[in-house]
Amino acid sequence: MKKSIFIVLLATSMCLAGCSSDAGKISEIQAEENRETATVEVVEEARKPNEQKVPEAKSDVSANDMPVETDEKTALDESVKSEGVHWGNEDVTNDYENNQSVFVDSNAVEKQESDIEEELIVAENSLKIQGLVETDLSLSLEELKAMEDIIFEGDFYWLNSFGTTGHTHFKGVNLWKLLETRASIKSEATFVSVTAQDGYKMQFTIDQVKKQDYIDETNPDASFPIIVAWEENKEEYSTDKGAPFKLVVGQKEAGDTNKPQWVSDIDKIIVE
Ligand SMILES: Nc1nc2c(c(=O)[nH]1)N[C@H]1C(S)=C(S)[C@@H](COP(=O)(O)O)O[C@H]1N2
Ligand SMILES: [Mo]
Repeated sequence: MKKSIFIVLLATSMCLAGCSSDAGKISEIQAEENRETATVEVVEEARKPNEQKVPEAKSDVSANDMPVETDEKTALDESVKSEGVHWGNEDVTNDYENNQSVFVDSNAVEKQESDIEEELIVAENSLKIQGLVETDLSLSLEELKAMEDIIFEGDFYWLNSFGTTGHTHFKGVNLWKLLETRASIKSEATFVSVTAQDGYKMQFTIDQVKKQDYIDETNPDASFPIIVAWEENKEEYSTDKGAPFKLVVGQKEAGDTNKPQWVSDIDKIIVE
């Protein structure tokens, strides 16, 4: 509260210092200053009764704490209620929101905004599964990590369209098992579309998603499901830039350019 008044006064004095050389503007500034001073006074006035009310409320409350087993206690409760002054500070603010809107509401709005922002970040960074499923899902990284029975980790071989190759280690959940055991995918489903936050999209048939033996053309012993990874080369994706998940697919056969089928920053998985 004091900060707001300080800022108003500071702004006023800065304006005076900056404009005082311009004689033509002084009366205008003076008028403005008077208005601002008036605002400060109104605000000060508005504060006074409330500042008095808070300790009053506290003394009521502490009196109320005393072991009074008579009608007096009820009377006290009723007076506290009718004044709108209760135990916590939140209730006290309700009592004078009209007078105090500058102070009280700005705090409330700020708090609300940060709550909403936090919720949005959580929603943005969750893995959403929708469409032909019995259970729509919105899973946080923590929830996915807890699905120990369907976690898969391995070295995926990749070949991209320019012919470059390599291996990358990924850890995540088995997509088919996720759809089957957590989302209860419907029997009529035919496709699974994976969309990214930048609009990138890959569509797979159900059979492609069911397949548990994608290959690495350089390693005959390797076998992979399609996974939703949250960890690449032992490092988790940052949540700063978007959802921390990547769809990773092995090769169907030797020469399969599998890398473009990966989807970074997954937004949604839609069963169609
Ligand atoms: N969201 C998103 N995912 C994407 C792409 C993209 O542009 N956006 N490019 C694809 C292509 S063409 C390739 S080769 C790989 C690159 O994978 P990397 O980012 O793990 O190197 O990501 C694929 N996934
Ligand atoms: Mo690519």
